[in-house]
This record gives sequence, structure tokens and C-alpha cells, in this order.
Amino acid sequence: MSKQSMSRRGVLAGAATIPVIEPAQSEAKAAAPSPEVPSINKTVQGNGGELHPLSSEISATLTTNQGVPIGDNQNSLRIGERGPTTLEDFVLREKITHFDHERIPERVVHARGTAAHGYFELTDSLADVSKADIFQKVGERTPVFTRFSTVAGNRGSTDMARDVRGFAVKFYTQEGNWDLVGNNIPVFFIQDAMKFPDLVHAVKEEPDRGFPQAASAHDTFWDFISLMPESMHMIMWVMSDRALPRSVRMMDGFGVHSFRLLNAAGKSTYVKFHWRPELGKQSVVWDEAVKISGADPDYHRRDLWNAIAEGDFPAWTLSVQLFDEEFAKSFDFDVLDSTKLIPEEVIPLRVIGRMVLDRNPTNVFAETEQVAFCTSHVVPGIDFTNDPLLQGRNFSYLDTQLKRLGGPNFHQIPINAPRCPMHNFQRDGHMQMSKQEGRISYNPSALDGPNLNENDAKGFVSFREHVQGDKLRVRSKTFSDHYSQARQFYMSQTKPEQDHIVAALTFELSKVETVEIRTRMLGHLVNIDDSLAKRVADGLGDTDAIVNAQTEIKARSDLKNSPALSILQNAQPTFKSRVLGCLLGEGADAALVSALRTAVKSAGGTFKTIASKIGGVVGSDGSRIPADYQLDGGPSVLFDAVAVVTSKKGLEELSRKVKAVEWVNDAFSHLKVVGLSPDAKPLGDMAGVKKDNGIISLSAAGMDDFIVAIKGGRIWEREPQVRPA
Ligand code: HDE
Repeated sequence: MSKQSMSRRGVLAGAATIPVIEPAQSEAKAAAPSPEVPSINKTVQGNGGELHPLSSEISATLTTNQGVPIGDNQNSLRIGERGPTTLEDFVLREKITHFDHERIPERVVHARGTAAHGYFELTDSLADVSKADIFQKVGERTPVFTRFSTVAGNRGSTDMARDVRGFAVKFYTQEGNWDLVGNNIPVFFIQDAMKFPDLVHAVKEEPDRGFPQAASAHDTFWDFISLMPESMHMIMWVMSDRALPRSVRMMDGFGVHSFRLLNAAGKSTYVKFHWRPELGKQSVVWDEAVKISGADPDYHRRDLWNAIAEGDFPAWTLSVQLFDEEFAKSFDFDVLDSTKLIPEEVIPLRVIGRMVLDRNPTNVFAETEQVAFCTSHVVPGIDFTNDPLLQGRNFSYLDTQLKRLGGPNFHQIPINAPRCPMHNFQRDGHMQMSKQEGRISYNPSALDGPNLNENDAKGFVSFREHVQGDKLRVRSKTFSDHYSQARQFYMSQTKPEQDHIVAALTFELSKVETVEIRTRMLGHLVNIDDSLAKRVADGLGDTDAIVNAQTEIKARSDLKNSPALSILQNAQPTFKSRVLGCLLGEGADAALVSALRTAVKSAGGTFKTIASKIGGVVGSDGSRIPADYQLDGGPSVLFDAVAVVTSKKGLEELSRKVKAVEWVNDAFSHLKVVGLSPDAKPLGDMAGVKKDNGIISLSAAGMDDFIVAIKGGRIWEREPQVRPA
């Protein structure tokens, strides 16, 4: 027998397997104990069962799921060296079977998500209006797990789609889990849960062709929308910059529906929940979003992960808008209609707490994928309203989790398990993980056994609401105004923000092949605002007269503008947590690079270098300045502001590269602040850079102008020049 055939290939001599003689080096390494292995085994063990006294001896050994030590993890059991594999090979079959079942159904919507652990700290007590424990004691911290998501795309789609973002928070309170399953936009497309499957089918990839992925710019979406006037307010939001967040750390969150808070006396106060990012809101421009999708489709998840890993913990304030029945009756719109919001100028936000995300998941499947949010997960002191969307959601989420997670015991998966005592007489079921002992599995019982009883003082009690009426399939007339708040949103935007809405509608509708759908949409836009419709029609090259869509209620023009609805009117100058990309040429002024790095860091930002080679460049003082990105892998779309530092010699080399010219041109056309060292100016000229407030000459002697400029964000005045209407 040759030496080779005696190796770990598992040869048969007669009926007996010849034992391993010469394990390959890598195999020996795989089998050798390493510090990580025991903990892996422990996790696999993970059923709470006690270890057999002998098993510690083999704790570094790979085992099957039954705990059987595995002798060979490289080769399947076969007949003869080149023969067929045996059915008997339970090690192979178990491993492959488990692998085949690794995926669970992805979420039909919100499939692509990223999440983190953290805490919520109460800063203002709501004890007068809610008996919920989480709202009582100022300073009390409640653990949370928060998942951000896009809606339309599948799990592997880009983070940068134009889309609503999910903002779902699971609070592990002392009285059970409360899930606030919100979005980054305060209104929704539809008014009744009945329409949700239609909406989602319309926006998802078209079923006959399987595309487009993660995009609303196609016929079925706009066909549906153009037949659903109730979606117009939401359409204004999703065509705005809100649908293109720069980072999930820089976007709002909203509970959307009106909920109820109940105090100890059972008194109800309506509430709307708002999350506000402490880093301020920031969006990207559309062309940037498209290019980031190519450069880094994981842009948002990487950003969140890195920030938390580096200790730069994102935080949001939680605010409430509180109101009573009297306000609800007097308000211009129905507070049960999720296509409407209550402007902050009408009911100001009261800040009650702060959420900080300070820990990344350690296993995306176990945590981000298996987390099961349900709107029906509320705690005593928080209750529902009759919003027909919320009522439908209360059914849908639980139903979804049963399908996705496979059975009624999904609350036992660690990420979903409450962190407070939990006991009842629900028993058994698929994947029951606990040993539910004893004779008593019912209530009431007078036998010896667990004596669990309801508690009407502490327990969940629904708001006592008087409800009476005929059983009907109707939509309340109070839900009929579809255009007024759409108009109010559009009117409340700054000029650049309005331009973006026009551009987004023009882009999306230009992708619609069926002319009638485009015409129908223009009929809705003209109901919102004449000039909006005309500008979009003009952008589409549609010269026909626009015919108003039929409507019972015309858009009101008496609603006051709400500056709170605009991102730009609320922007605070800051470079905190933002990134500066510095393109380096050979011989770059080392003192200038160092001054830039220091200034950016002291403004709270991150400094990244980009060079033709990942090895970096040799600076003016002869020392090597390493690069964080090679030019092709570090396009300027990945940075909030840019600088180019080069010598004359380095300039020559950079100018020959289309990529370097494109790098500067993109930054300029994405309205970024561009800092240029004296020798970098010709590269700016080649890239079409024209002098404005955002084009700064860099000098090691003074960084102040540059830092003030980058804190200001984008140079909006440049936009008409680079993207004329
Ligand atoms: Fe959801 N939604 N939704 N939704 N939704 C789901 O639940 C549904 C709605 C939202 O990170 C699903 O576990 C219906 C509004 C978020 O895991 C599903 C209706 C808002 C997430 C579902 C709505 C949301 C979901 C899919 C109309 C903002 C992701 C997977 C009545 C307030 C949570 C899942 C996570 C997920 C149903 C409308 C937010 C199918 C029927 C309005 C953030 O159950």
C-alpha cells in the first residue's frame, strides 16, 4: 500500500478501515485544541444539560450534534478509495442536513437589516400618564435591541436603495418586552391593513421577471400608487431625502400610529413616539446613493458596526407627543389615520429618554435575523388605538414569526426572551426548550403545584373604550383628505429639498414604461401643487395638459408650513462621526496631512487616506504615509468631505488617472467641501471644480476655514450649477 493511500483518505483493507497514520499538517491543526474551541463546544452544548464527567477530557474535540467525537472532518465514508459514498455516513448526513436547513424564511418586508444592543434611559418621568415601569423612574436603564432595515429589498440587496427604513426597538422591561416597531418616516402608504399585501407586491420585484430588486422605480409600484391617492403624503416623504439616509445613526424613528398610555387609574392619553438622532439628520444625494451601492453595498451596516466597535456609540432621544380626546376631535385630521401626522408646531415634542446603542451582535443569525418584533408586544401602561393599520399589524407580526421561526416557542430564543420572570401554563409545542415540570398545567387549581394567578393591579388591562356600531367594511370619511398634508410637507421643504423631490419623481416615473401611469401620477401631483406637477412633467418631457385626479377633498392651502419637517432647516453644524477622505499624491506635504488629521479628529470626525497604491505614498519628509484605501476601492462617495494633498510630481501621476479626476469630480458634484493643497489645484481644474464657499485652499498654517466648512455639510448653492433643472 502506498504511503499516500495510508493517509487520512480513509481506505478500506478488506472490511476494516485502516486507522489514520499521517494526518496532514492542516488537519492536525484543525484538531488541535485552540483557546476558542472550548467555547464553541459550550455553545453547541447550550441546552442547559449537565456535562458528563468525562466530557471535559474531550472538550476540544469536534463532535456531532449528539456529542459523538468526530474522527475525520475532511472525508466522507466511501467504499474504496474512489468508490461511492455510503448512506451509513451519519456524520456527513447530519452535517449536510443541518447546513441544508441553515436559512429560515427571510422577512417578506424589511429583510435586510442591521442591529445592535444598548439601553434606554428615562430622563423625564411619565408616571402621571402611564403606569408602565419603563416610564417611572428617571435614570432607570432598560436594555434594548434595535434593528434598522430597508423595506423592499431582499436580504442581499444594497443598503442604499431609495426606501423607507425600519426602526424597530425591543425594550426588555421589567414587566415584559415592549416592541416599538417603527419607521424613519412618520406616516405610511396605506390606511387599512387590507391593502398591505397589495402594496408590498407592487413594490417588490415584479413576479414574472424577478426584478427590479430594492427599487420602487418600476411600473407595478407606480401603477398601484397612482390608483391609491391615500399614499400621496407618504410618496412625498419617500421621494424626499428622508429615503436616502447617510447613516442609520443619522435618521429619525417614529412609532407612526397614535398609541395610548394608561395610568394607574386607567386614564388614557394618546401618544405618538419620536426618535431623534443626536448626530443630527443627514442624507446622501441620489447619484451618491447609486454609486455607494456599487462601492459598498453594506455601507449602512458597516457604518453602524464600525462606529459601535470604535466606541462611538450612536444615541437617539425618545420624545412623545401627548394629547387627549378633545384634541383628537378638534384636530384637522383623524388621529387614527396613519397617513397623517401631527405637526410638532401643533403639539411640541416632550423629550423623555435617550437610547444608546453600545454593543454589536456577536451572531447575526441568532440576533439580527431571529429577533421577532411584534406590535402586539406591549406592557401594562401602553395600549393600542383603533388605527386600522395597527390593528392589522397586531395580527400580522405574530403570524409572521410563527412562520419564520417555526413555532410558538420563538419567545425562548435568547434574543426574544424577556429578561423578567415569565411563567404561565402554555405547554409543549415545536422546539420547546424548557422542561416544564409538574402536574399542574392549568389555572385555577387547588392541588399542590405552581400557584400562578392573574394580577389586576399590576397586570395588563386594556383601555375601557366604549365602542358601538354596525359591522361594516368601510373607510371612515374622516380619512378622506389625501392631499393636504402631502402639500404641507412639500411646502415646508427648502428649495434644495423640493428640487430633490422633483428630481426623484422625475427619475422614478422615467423608469415607468406605461405612459398612462405617468399621466395618472401627474394628476395627483397637480392636486398637491401646480408647480410640482409642472416641473415633473417638464422633466419627463410631457407637454400634454395635466388633468387633476378626481378627489372629494382638495388640498388645503391654509395649513401652516412646518419647519420641523425639513432636514435642512434643522441641520446643526457638526463633523462629529463624519469621515474625511484625503487623496494623497506622492511627495504629499507631510505637515499638511498631519495638521489635517489632527483638525478632523478634534472636530470629532474620522480621517481616511486614499492613494494609488494601498502601501500609501512617501511624504515630503521622506516618511511613508500609509493609505486606508486604494484609489479604486475608496471612491469619494464614501466620505462626507474630501481633501487632495499632493506635490507637483504626485499631481502628474494622479492627473493621468481617470479615477483620480472622477474622485474629485464626484465630490464636487455631490456638493462636498473640497480642500486642495497648492499643488492639487490643477487636478481640481481637470475635474471641473469651480470656486465657491466649499472649495478651500489647504495650508498647514491654518485649518480653521476648512473645519468650519466641513461642519457646514454640503454646499447647496452649488447644486443648480452641477445639476441644472
Ligand atoms: Fe411592518 N411588517 N407591516 N410596518 N414592519 C413586518 O414582520 C405589516 C408597517 C415594520 O426589524 C413583518 O417580522 C403589516 C408600518 C418594521 O424585524 C410583517 C402592515 C410600519 C419591520 C409586517 C405593516 C412597519 C416590519 C415582516 C400594515 C411602521 C421590521 C417581517 C398593516 C410603523 C421589523 C416581520 C424587524 C416588518 C407586516 C405596516 C414597520 C409581514 C401587515 C406602518 C420596522 O409582519
